[in-house]
Amino acid sequence: MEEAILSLQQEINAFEIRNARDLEAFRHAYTVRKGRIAALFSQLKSVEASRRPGIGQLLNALKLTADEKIEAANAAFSSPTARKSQAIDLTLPGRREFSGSEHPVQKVLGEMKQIFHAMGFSIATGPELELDRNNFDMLNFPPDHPARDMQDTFFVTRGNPGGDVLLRTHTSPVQVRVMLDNKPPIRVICPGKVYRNEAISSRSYCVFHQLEGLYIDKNVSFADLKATIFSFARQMFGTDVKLRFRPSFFPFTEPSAEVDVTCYLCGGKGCRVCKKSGWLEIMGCGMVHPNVMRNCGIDPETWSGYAFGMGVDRTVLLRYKIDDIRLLFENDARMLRQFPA
Ligand code: 2NL
Repeated sequence: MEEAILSLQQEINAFEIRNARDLEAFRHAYTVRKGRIAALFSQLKSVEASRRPGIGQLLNALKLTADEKIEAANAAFSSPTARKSQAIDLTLPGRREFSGSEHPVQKVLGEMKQIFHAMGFSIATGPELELDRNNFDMLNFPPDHPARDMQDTFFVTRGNPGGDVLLRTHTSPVQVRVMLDNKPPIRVICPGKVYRNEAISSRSYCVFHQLEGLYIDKNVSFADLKATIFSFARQMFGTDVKLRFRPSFFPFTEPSAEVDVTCYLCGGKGCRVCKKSGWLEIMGCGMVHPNVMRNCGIDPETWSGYAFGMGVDRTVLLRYKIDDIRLLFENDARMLRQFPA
């Protein structure tokens, strides 16, 4: 009996468990209910009573060795990481990475550009770093205008021999450049980023997008401006929107107006977005001031023109039900992922 136990002990010690299949074979051979260790235990009752405790101890030690061997193998093959590393399926196709999509601001800008392009406007762009002169002086801003304040504008250099440099606060300096470089008739839109040193909140950010338009020709009237804005608003916000023009003031236009559309969320009945008024402000506009024309080398006795400017980001927030403007500028792919191509 002792010999049988010893030889089984040697066999068990020598058994190499290299994988899950070996482990199963080991268990099946030695430790299951009808295995070889159990077979030895069942012989115990035929052993002489005085030797039974000693043999019993040897058998228990043998069972313990086998169990420990199984436990060690289990830890090696069946732990979650071990199971995973064994379960790599090399035939699986790779996971697709998000390859980006058009930003919602660019989608809305694209629609706006398309509408004006169809009406004969071409697209002009210019630098975001501008001269104080193009951003303010040429546009008939008086020297003491509050927008020129450090408080409102990001100045980059002061006392530069070629003039102070700043981050443009509107896209109007692009139109100034177009007027300086071209003879009328002129019909352009200028989309782009602009910068203002404002308190940051869910509603306003220090960077935002604008689209401005300029039309200069002979006998351009306020009626032409109204017709263009009407056509744009109906294509952009819906064929059933109504518009209203309210008198306003800008240094670069005279007369000037602000334009409201009937709230396209409540249909004009009044809701939280339009603050119960039924109207949403969409842009400012007016007839180009004669001083601006002269500054840019265009004779206001021969030519006349209109201009308009609108913010893009507010429309993006309303259109896609985004509740914080900062989400548009954080470059977080989790946001963009929600706008598949
Ligand atoms: C607004 C108002 C406006 C313009 C922009 C303009 C440009 C030149 C000459 C005259 Cl070069 N005007 N642009 C005119 C009226 C209003 O924008 O509220 N924008 C968000």
